[in-house]
Amino acid sequence: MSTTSREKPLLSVATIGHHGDGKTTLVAALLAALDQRPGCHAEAKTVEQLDRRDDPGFVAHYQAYPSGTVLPTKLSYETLSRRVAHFDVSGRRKRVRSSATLLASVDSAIIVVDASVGPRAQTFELIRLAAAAGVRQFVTFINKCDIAEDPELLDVIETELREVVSDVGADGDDMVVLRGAAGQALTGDRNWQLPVNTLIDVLDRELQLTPYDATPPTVVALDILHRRHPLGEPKKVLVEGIVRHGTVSRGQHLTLLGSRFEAPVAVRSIESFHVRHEDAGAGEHIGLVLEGLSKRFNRNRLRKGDLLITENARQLRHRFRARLHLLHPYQGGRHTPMFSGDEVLVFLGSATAVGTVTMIPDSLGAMPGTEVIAEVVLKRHVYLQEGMTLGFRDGCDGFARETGGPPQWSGTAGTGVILEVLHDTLPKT
Ligand SMILES: Nc1nc2c(ncn2[C@@H]2O[C@H](COP(=O)(O)OP(=O)(O)OP(=O)(O)O)[C@@H](O)[C@H]2O)c(=O)[nH]1
Ligand SMILES: [Mg+2]
Repeated sequence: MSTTSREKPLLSVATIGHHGDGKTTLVAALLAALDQRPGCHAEAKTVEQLDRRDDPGFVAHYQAYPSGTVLPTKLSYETLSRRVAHFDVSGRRKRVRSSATLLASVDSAIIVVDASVGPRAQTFELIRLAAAAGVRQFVTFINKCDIAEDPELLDVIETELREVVSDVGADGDDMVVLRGAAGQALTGDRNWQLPVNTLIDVLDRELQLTPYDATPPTVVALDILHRRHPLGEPKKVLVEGIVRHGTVSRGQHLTLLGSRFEAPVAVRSIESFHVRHEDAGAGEHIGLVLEGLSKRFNRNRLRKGDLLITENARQLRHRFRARLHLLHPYQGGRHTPMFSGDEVLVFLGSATAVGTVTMIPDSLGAMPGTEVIAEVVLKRHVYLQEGMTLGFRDGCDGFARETGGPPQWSGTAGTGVILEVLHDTLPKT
């Protein structure tokens, strides 16, 4: 279990990669190794516990997913000199939306890749979405080296990942790349435990901490929402999120700002790393019980990316001008041009929203591999800021429109940066 010490600085990290490459197994191996190391604190968990497969409620809801992670897990543990908030996300294509929203809450990502097959579609996609969400540091763990038949393939995998990480604007050349086998480490094989222990050292010392601004206003971005009433009380909600700016304290009056509502709330309790606190500073991952909601408040209206702010500190908006970079097909992007009027699913911080793109000037279409300036009008209000980076996916590689079928979100079509937040045209309801 965690100690109460908040003297250790906080690192936020996520394990990303293709479905089945061993992310959750690596997390289980990390927790087991931390549990054994002096000065570290972690609660050892099995892969089944991390994936919540022993929870009957989970089984009832997610029968369609026979294996792997469906619901992302948020963990906390301590290395010798740091506290770590760790998100283990799903690598399934269908779950990318849910995985990507959590990447806005971390500073660093551990790329897990299967040594016997190398990086695949969701490895590349999650790296791009992590970079679009602001992740600037990557570590690679080439997993399943116990079954890798061709040692030369490991060098190819390493080179490929260094290139992709450099391509998204992070330091691929100096990225730490480890070769291991989390599954074997978990069974107690000492040789394979070495790379897991090296990964702990990297988390403890090598990854840089992101500085946060602790001055007002307070902005907390919500990333995990609990639908059930805490303690059965309808006027309260239980939420989790990251303090992006300022500090939050118990008893503080804040505004809960969603795309379709604004509600005054008071902070009833704050918890981080399983410990209750009187306050929490910028960069902290916290769980909060909020009180003071009207009995009629419908918690199903809460969305990831909703904010908890000091009154009037920020406004949610739905229109912006952005520079968009359309990925080339070899980068996992679309094969056809994008036209004005196309709908995309935009990832903005912890929020996602469907938006319509209009090219400026309204030309014939933008080819994959090029950059365009465009106006994006979202269907809901979210937190927007000049300079904010984003990622976007599109419907059926552009073919949904022609076949008339419903839009189905396919791979990531591009990334971008907000140049200007524009005035609202959509009335708030
Ligand atoms: N041979 C071998 N198999 C491994 C190793 N690590 C994990 N596996 C196996 O790989 C499979 C997938 O492991 P997970 O940890 O669930 O993979 P994941 O990346 O979390 O998958 P998603 O959550 O669905 O994205 C399991 O059957 C593991 O037992 C390893 O080091 N060697
Ligand atoms: Mg998993």
